[in-house]
Amino acid sequence: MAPRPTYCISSAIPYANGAPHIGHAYERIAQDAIVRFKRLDGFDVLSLSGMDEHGQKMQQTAAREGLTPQGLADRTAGQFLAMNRLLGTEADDIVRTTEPRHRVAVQEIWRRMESRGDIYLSRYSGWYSVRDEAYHDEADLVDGPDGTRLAPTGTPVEWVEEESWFFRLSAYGDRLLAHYAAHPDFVTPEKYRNEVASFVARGLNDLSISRTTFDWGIPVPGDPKHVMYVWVDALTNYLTGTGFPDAADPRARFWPADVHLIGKDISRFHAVFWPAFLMSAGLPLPRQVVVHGFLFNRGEKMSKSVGNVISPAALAEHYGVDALRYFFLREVPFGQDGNYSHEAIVGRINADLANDLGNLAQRSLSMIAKNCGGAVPTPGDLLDADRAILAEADALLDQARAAMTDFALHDYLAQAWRVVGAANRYFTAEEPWIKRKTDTARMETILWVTAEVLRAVALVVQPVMPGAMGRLLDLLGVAAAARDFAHFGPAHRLPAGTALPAPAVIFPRYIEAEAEAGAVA
Ligand code: ME8
Repeated sequence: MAPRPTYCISSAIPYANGAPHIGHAYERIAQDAIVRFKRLDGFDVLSLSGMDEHGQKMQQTAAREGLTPQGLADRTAGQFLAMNRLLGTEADDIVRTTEPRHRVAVQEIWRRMESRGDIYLSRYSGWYSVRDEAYHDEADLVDGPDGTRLAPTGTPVEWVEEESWFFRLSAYGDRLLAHYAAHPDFVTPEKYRNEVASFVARGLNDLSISRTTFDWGIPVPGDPKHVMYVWVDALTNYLTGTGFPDAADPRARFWPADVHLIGKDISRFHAVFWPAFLMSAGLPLPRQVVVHGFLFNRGEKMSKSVGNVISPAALAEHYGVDALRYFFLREVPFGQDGNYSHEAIVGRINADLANDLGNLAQRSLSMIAKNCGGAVPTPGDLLDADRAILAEADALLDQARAAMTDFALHDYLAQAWRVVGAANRYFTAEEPWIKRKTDTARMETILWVTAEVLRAVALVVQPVMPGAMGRLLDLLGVAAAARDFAHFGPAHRLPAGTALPAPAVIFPRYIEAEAEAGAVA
């Protein structure tokens, strides 16, 4: 058998200075849906995430909270682990940047960039934002309150003047522009590619990549009074996760990664600095940087002062893990910013899940239980209406695959719900409850066709709602070994006579009156 094609996708590694928020949950849910899709589609997948545990922001937060930086990192890593367990979004590997294996990788990439002649010692003087862990040009600063100057991101900046190692980023502008031109989907969506390309086209300055005024970081090889700039350290986590620098590591086959999935605020680091570091180190570049938008609670950025910081765990416990995963991916066109609110989540739960899909499953499966001896019914000759809805269901996987290729996760689900809508119209028009009295053979055909369409939908929607779709496939009598995409379509129809379990509700309606007090979004 030919080896399965590999697929490697990473998410950004969260700063370990604070608890997980909705943005983190959103990114991991998207990553996990893509990972599950690729696995069902026959790929050999490595999903990576990690924790960004070094830097000045960590050191300062730890000091404020009376912890050591490592103590803070350990506490936060535990919180992220718990979130990912709850959401079913565990990655294959979590690279914590304080791990020894990561230090080895970072020091190695540094040495390779140095031996290329791209690292030199000089003095840095300029503005630094600890909150962004980024340097900002004087010309980009904006006026803050009381005559202060702020970074363009609105965070405070401080004047930094120190000896620093520099990376010769200025030498890579042309090569980066050539790479964007040769690989138009290197940064996607296009809007972010344009942003990044015009930033590079304006001309790049060399980048300060070490600091001497604090010590919570990875020492520079041969000059340990310097620690590395936290982004050199953090970006290299993607290599650490594939076993770098050990070319014999079994995970080395996953580099270059297919996708770095990130939020829009860190595209410059991933699409400018990171490929330049890799070019300098003589390493292949990731295939794509896929950028998602930001989620806001009713249009507002979450902040402790606005009082709208909601933990992903609270949302998942209140609305259900599958419903939350569905909501995030269906509601927000992937790549754009979006909003969430209690009303919007409940709207999706009741309309899409409880009504459209849940009701159809409930009605058809309970008719099968009552009228077909609790087993998959036996279809007779198919009529045009049957063939039409089956053809729509059979076309779903290719449409879903196309949406996935474009990272249009909202469209992926819209395609599945288009089939659900057509199946509901089919069921209503064919009136199996009337045929029950007049033509039981026809009733069985209609119920079999409906069950077969539900099988197609459940197979395709598994990556987004693994729990609920697993239960639906149980109710349809689909064996665990027959749930990958190789079993999609006409060659694997539901075999008549398969005994089915007693039907059960997969998506209960959200009832406002009972749950009002607990509304959390
Ligand atoms: O940026 N909506 O960590 P981070 C959607 N350590 N996504 C959001 C969001 C929101 N409201 N807020 C943040 C870092 N994100 C670095 C990454 S990678 C080598 C180092 C996204 O904890 C954000 O864009 O601030 C990023 O992709 C991820 O959450 C982690 O953000």
